[in-house]
Amino acid sequence: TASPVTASSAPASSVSGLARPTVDALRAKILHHLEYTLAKDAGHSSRYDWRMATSFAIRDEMLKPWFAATRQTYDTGAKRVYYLSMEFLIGRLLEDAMINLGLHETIAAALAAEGQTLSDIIEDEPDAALGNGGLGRLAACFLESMATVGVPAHGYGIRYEHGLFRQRFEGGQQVETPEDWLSQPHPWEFARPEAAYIVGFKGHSELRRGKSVWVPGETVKASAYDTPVVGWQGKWASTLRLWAGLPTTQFDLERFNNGDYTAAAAPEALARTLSRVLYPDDTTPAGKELRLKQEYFMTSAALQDILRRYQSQFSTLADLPKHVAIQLNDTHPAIAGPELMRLLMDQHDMGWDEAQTVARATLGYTNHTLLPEALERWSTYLMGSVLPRHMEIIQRIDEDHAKAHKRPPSVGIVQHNEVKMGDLAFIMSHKVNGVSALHSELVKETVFHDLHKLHPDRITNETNGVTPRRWMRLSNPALSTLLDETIGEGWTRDLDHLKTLEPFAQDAAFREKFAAAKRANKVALAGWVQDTMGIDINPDAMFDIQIKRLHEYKRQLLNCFETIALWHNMRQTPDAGWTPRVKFFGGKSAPGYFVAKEIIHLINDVARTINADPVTGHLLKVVYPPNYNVSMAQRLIPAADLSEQISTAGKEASGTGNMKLTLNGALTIGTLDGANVEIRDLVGADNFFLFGLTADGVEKRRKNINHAREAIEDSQNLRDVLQMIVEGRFSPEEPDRYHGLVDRAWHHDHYLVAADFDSYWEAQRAADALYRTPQDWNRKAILNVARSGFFSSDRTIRGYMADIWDVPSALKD
Ligand code: AZC
Repeated sequence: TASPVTASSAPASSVSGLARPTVDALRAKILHHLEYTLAKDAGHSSRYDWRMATSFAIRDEMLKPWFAATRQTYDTGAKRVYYLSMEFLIGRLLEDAMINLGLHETIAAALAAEGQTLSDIIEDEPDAALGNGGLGRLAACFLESMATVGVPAHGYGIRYEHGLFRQRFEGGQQVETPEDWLSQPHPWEFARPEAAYIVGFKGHSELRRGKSVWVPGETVKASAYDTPVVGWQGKWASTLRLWAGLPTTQFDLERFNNGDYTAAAAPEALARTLSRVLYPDDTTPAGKELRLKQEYFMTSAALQDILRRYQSQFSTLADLPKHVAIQLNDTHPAIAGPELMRLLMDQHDMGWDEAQTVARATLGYTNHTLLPEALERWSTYLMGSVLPRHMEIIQRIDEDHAKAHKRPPSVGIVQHNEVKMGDLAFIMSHKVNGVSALHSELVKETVFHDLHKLHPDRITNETNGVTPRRWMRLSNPALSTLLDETIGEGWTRDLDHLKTLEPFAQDAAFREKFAAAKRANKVALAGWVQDTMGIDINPDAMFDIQIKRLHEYKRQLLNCFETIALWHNMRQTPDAGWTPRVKFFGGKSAPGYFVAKEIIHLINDVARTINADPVTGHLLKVVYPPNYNVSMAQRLIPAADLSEQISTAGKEASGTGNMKLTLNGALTIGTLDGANVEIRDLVGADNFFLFGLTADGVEKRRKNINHAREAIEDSQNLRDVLQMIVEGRFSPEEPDRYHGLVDRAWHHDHYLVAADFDSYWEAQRAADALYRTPQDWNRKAILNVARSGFFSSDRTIRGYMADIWDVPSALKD
């Protein structure tokens, strides 16, 4: 067993006492790292060198709280939380660490003294994009919030060599290129070659002295890399432990010497494949052996590590749930149920019943989607061949469950030769949660309807949240400073303090300052759009922003249709007093998702046409910057006036971008879906542009098979839009380019774009009207900020601590 605290020279600082270094001390540290870590002379150092040296200097400062938190957790035997996730969309880390450690100004001054500009250095860092979208970004916010709230926590994931692909547009179409964030060393991680575990695949399960034993046919080694995550003011820290795949066999020197280089390298290549790429689609189970192997690889390594750490502190494994809570981020790590049982039974001699009880009491499962295509299922053939011992265990869990409960025939983990991972996760967890109030109710009514009836106390809600450190203090310094001056800095730790901003909505002088902060952010964004895309936009136009993965249910197409209708109307009556707008789109499509890629193509074609129109140039622009990622979100969100949250009701589990935009003072135009419902309840119906069918209404409307045709026939606006597209107005070089798309709009409108179009149009015009009265708009925007405190991920984490993990904060406040 590895020793509890990793380095013996840990400084003895207390968890809460953070001594901040001076400018001179930090400057010396940076120069030291330049010279001794990077072996570079300051005079000949590149931006990369300065960034690395700065990162190492900051990292040194992270070690104090990290060690202190680690020590305290060991010393007190505190209960630990383990967050298992195939995705951590952490983005850049340098600025986040600086801000949480209170070193932003000190570092800026230290670098300035060396003739370096902090913002250039920050921008030099590649985004760590180890995730697809909401689920991965949520995991990253949770790590930071656990470090702020004081949870002894580890996140476990995979150290993908290639994160989410880079997106380019060629002739308006998405082209993917590999992302290679690890082509440069990652300064935040510590390799832990001593923390390595063997993970098996395939082979068979056999009986030895009455016990099942798995004899794997393949093995790989999972090797750990740790990244510290410090919370606000460095009072606590959590750890992100990512696994890389290594071969278990030694390099075959004999083969190599005989000239067979490929064969000599084969085991290495095979093992590394496991941590090679992030699957770029989280809505379809890849159906690939590699994906299942990745999931098991991460989960098994994490559980072995958890048990190893547990046993270094405690003796009886029966007490595991007293000291350990494991949260499964969606079903991707759902193999944790059978794997934990296997480890307890096959390696630690626990009996079946006890192993099942212990595993269930330890595990919790979060569901993030109701989309049927995203609910993972593996064929029993694949599961049986890749994980034969687990297949046996799964079958017996299923039989036990069937015996213990009178279940309807629809219930069962194994059905139609498939293993339903959602049902497995549900049955093996003591708590199952949805991610918004509406979603958690729908989970009870739909995917887990029957299981919920059998286990009525299991499903609970934990509405998502976002960290105000990254999503306000870091990304929106203009508004942060204004908040500090107006209500004090307390909001950063306790976002509920924003409530005290409410009276200022009535204060004309404050409204002016608020508007000035927003305008400054818009001017900055306009400059960036000019520099990077060559599009000239007016910072006084309404900035209308839809940023998220491209998916039919998120209805970027509805927004695109409305954009076309708006343009068409503007052209007909350019002098009708239109509110100038800039429509921003941002987001990637899964590489194999044809329909989503076609929507991207259309948006880009529409942007090209509209942006070239001299008649409407002062009224409307469409901007779709390629390669939307965390850093781009940080740039766009503070500059948003209008937040587009327009999914088909019942489809968006929660959304988290909606929360970030509200917090940053955008008004929402949205449906009653996901957390929009809670946002509207909190900010007030008057301060939210509602439109569209409800989740119930959607279900009813779908029963009319002519819903799209009838809606289109009723809407002159929408008919015009479809007509223009079909005539090739946006694709003159290929007039029939969108015939398929238009045909689907008429006949296969599964997400009810047509049915909601007119209502959306009306809500947009209400937004236009309000925007023409800036005093009213700003008052409402301020109320959105003041009432968004609930959406801090600190609040979400406290909910998990109380309802699911039974863990107190380690910080005494
Ligand atoms: C997303 C949901 O689509 C989004 O509504 C939610 O806010 C987010 O999770 C965090 O809970 N889901 C995913 O990103 N992926 C999957 C497989 O659900």
